[in-house]
Amino acid sequence: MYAGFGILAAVVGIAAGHLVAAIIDPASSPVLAIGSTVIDLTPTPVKEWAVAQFGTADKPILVGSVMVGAALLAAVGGVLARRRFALGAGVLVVLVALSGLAAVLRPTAGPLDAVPALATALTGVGVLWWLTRSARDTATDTAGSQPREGSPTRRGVLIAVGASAAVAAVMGGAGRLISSFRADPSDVALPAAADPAPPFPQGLDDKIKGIASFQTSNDDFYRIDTRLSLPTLGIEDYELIIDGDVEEELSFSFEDLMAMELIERDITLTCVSNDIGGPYVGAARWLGVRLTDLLDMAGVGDSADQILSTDVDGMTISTPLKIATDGRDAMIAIGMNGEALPREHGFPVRMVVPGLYGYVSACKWITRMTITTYDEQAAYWTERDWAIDAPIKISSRIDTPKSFEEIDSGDTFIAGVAWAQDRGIDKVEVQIDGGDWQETKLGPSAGVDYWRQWYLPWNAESGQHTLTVRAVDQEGTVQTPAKAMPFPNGSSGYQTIITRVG
Ligand SMILES: Nc1nc2c(c(=O)[nH]1)N[C@H]1C(S)=C(S)[C@@H](COP(=O)(O)O)O[C@H]1N2
Ligand SMILES: [Mo]
Repeated sequence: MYAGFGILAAVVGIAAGHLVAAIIDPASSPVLAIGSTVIDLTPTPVKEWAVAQFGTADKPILVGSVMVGAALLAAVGGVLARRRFALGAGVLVVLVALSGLAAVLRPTAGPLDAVPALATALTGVGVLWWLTRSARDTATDTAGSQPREGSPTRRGVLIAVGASAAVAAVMGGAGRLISSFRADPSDVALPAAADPAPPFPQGLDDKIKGIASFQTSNDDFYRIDTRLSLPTLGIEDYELIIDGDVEEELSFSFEDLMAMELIERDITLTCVSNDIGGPYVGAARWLGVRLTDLLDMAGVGDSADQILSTDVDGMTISTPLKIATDGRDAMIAIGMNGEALPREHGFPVRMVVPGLYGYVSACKWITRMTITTYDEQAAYWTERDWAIDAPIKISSRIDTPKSFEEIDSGDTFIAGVAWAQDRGIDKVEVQIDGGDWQETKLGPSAGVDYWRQWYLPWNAESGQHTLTVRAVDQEGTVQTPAKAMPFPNGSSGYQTIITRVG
């Protein structure tokens, strides 16, 4: 029973902390603060393993583990509190102090960020005290067999437990309500592009069942970042600063960006952690300000070789200056597929650079671009030994049939997508059961920075078949069969799948 008291006290405390954090800064919530610190301290190979093992479920699993760990310690605290309340409460306080420390040590944290932990500690200890007292009084009553007038009974314990749980639920709900009041991406009316993209071509989506949509919808777009809670940046107080080695430090509001000349481009984003055949790639129509327009206004110094982007929470992403300004359609984006950026994808502003993996280009929730050098400053992932220069490697993927899928014999399609951003796809070839490479038919082109759908009509005969795919880019480079893991600069090799035809 006392173990349960400890856990319940922790739950009410955490709910209180979460509610206070919703008002101050969602990332300072005790569980999230500890979770983020764990992410930052996790060595790269372990992180790689977690992403490979759990995919994008890695974060719910991490938060779950932190919760389970906290619950175990809280249970111990509860049991200790039975004999000596101070001891049990001490365990809770140490637990919360750790989370408070984690919250305050985040790069952009202020002293205010300790308040949610304080709220958690006070509430948790208060609830534990109330629960143990009501239980202790009940025990006395039973032993003395003569209930004293006005003293709590067994019912008192039930009431205390019920009330604590109810308070936790109400606070949890209130926290959610508060976050929903913050500025919403759907409130933003985007201006039209001065330099629009051509009409979007009709892809093969309707023709070939199971192929990736030619344009990835915002809801289906893969999401990769280090965050546990989404930033709740608004547009009223948004500011993008350009500083460092520039002639003039500049600052742009969201209004300023909207009022500038906007370009619209179809660009496929890819994560360096995408394995051969993996899902961390998405294609969208982006709206934004040319990166070079902004940099030219600031006047970039001669010795600089890096743009160090900082997000609202102090997370940093480095981008090779030369590549970002070589004439490709690098932009500071405010729109994605005709809407403001979804919160998951960087609302209100992010960077997009065609041809570079996301971890060296696509800073979401961007608030600062510092013009600097790699000698002077390092960013989050490059500090963790990921490559500084990381052009997206040419790659191709089979979407249908799926690996180990059983299909009917007869006429069907082998189909998928291929990408070689900045160069464009020239050709996609498929090999069936180790035979000759057969050239597939390509879907329409939406430019060299965009992926290409492809398909090969196939008369599938009964039995097991091995299918392999490779692509050739418009410079004539053939995708390499040499296998490489994502670390340190992206995966390579051919995707091979096995399908059983019935
Ligand atoms: N602020 C911030 N920006 C970020 C990241 C991040 O962790 N924090 N992750 C990067 C990585 S690794 C990738 S692949 C892309 C993914 O963008 P998406 O989630 O919109 O698909 O965002 C990049 N931008
Ligand atoms: Mo990534």
